[in-house]
Amino acid sequence: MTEYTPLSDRYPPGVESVAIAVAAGVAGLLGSYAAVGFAPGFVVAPIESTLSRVMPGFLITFAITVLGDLGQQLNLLMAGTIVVVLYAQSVLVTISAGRALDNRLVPLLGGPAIVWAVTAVLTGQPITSLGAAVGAGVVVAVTDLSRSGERFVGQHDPKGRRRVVTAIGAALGASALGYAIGRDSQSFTGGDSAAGGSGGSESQGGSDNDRPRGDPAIYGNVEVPEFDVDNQLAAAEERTFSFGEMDPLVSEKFFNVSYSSVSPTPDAAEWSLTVTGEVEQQLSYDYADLREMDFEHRFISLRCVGESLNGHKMDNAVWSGVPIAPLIEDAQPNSECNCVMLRAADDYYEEFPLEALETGMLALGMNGEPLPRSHGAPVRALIPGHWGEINVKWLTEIEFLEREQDGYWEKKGWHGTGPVNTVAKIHATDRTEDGLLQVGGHTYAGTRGIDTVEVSVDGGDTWTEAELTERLPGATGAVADPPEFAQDAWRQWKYVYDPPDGTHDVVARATDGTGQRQPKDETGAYPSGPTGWVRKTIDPGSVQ
Ligand SMILES: Nc1nc2c(c(=O)[nH]1)N[C@H]1C(S)=C(S)[C@@H](COP(=O)(O)O)O[C@H]1N2
Ligand SMILES: [Mo]
Repeated sequence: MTEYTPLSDRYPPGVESVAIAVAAGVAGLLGSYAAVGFAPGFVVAPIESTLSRVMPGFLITFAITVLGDLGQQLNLLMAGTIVVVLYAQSVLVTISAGRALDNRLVPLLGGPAIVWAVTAVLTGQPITSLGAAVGAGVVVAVTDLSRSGERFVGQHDPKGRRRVVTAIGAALGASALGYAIGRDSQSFTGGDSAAGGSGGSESQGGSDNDRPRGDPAIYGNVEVPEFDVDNQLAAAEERTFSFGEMDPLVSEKFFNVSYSSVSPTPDAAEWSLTVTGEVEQQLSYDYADLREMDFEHRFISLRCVGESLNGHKMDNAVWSGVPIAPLIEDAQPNSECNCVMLRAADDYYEEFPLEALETGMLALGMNGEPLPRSHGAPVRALIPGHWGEINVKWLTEIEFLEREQDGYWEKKGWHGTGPVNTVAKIHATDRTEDGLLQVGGHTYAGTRGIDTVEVSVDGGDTWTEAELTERLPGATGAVADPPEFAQDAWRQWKYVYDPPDGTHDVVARATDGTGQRQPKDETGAYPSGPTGWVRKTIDPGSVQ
């Protein structure tokens, strides 16, 4: 026969109850992860993106320009902590209530119920929110069971500590399980686990290429297409300067910047794009509509306005999709400001001139593969020549506006909707077979194109023209008037020289297709993107 254990004994007030509640909170968090993985239904996701949205501009700028990737990780950590506190508090309330009513069912059922309700409200996903409830519930139940039949043995119950340890053990168990299942439950193929960077981070977590080669990619229950861009990829490979740390002309690892760490889960069956606002014809397209259109395949480079001058948030790919211009024509916009707002599934929005949109494309593929989750699957916008931020991922709406409005980043003080600044980076050095030094990098000026890159190996006193890669080929497929060369793709430059004995400064500067030379003076990324000549000190002795 089980003896009755008063509830104040099961959950003694004070530290022990708090510890149990926190353990339940952690288990709830992990249970939520178990149920959905790193996806929008994960309870941390809405908190983290809300934090990014409400954070004052100066803090975001600090995070992007000073902390870099760490900034977003801290934000994620903060969101996780908030969730644990919310859950722990919910459980604690039911423990107190249970104690007052001397009814063990109150924490046992009430705790998980509140955790479920909190999660469902935050994520809007009542079913998957059960994961959090189960996680927290396991800890409460284990605590409850570990107490039944016990006698009250006094204030300093030696088993108190053991109970807390049991609760923590249960939390860890739930977490291990959560981790295992959470990994598994990323059931859409071709998925990755995270996009990084509140305007400034490279991807973290799983890769974009989890999908085994040859397997079809399924977004939702729709198989999404691959594209034949072998000729373009081969052309890029042929042209690439490959030495030192140089990334090829088609980036091997394309950077990722998203204001929220958790990318929307791609679902081609549910996806739609509406064309709204100041238009004669409101229009709506689904994924099947786009698939029936004629595709074009275009090299387009992206660069983030928040990157550092010689940073790596500039990359290039060949994208497959449909030109936007015909969709605009069909909608017949009559926008007074000739401006447009793009909106996305992650509640991101950016406003910019209609003129820029007309040159853009809706991409469904990247380097021949289905567009990866972190790059905006199933459909993103690509707007040639402009900063990365208006290349809206997870696109859901094109709204023609009556008057101008600020986009997401402009509300935080950035000026990132215009054309990119001209840059020549220095990313690679190595020694040639005949003992000379070789230095190089990527250079990009958006749709202005790069005319020349000049290099100085004496800190800027004398200059020589560098060698440039041949321009990448122009778009193929559904293009009315196929250009010979890519209109918005970077190039690489290189320069081979006989180095002086000691350390020396290499400086690079580009001149764009309009004859404009990149300005010399350096400015930081905020608010209009980095400018200045890249300078690098090279010690010939340390170059292999
Ligand atoms: N929906 C959505 N689109 C977005 C963003 C975002 O946070 N959400 N970030 C923008 C920024 S700041 C940049 S630099 C580019 C980066 O694209 P990538 O992650 O594919 O490299 O996406 C842009 N599009
Ligand atoms: Mo960006």
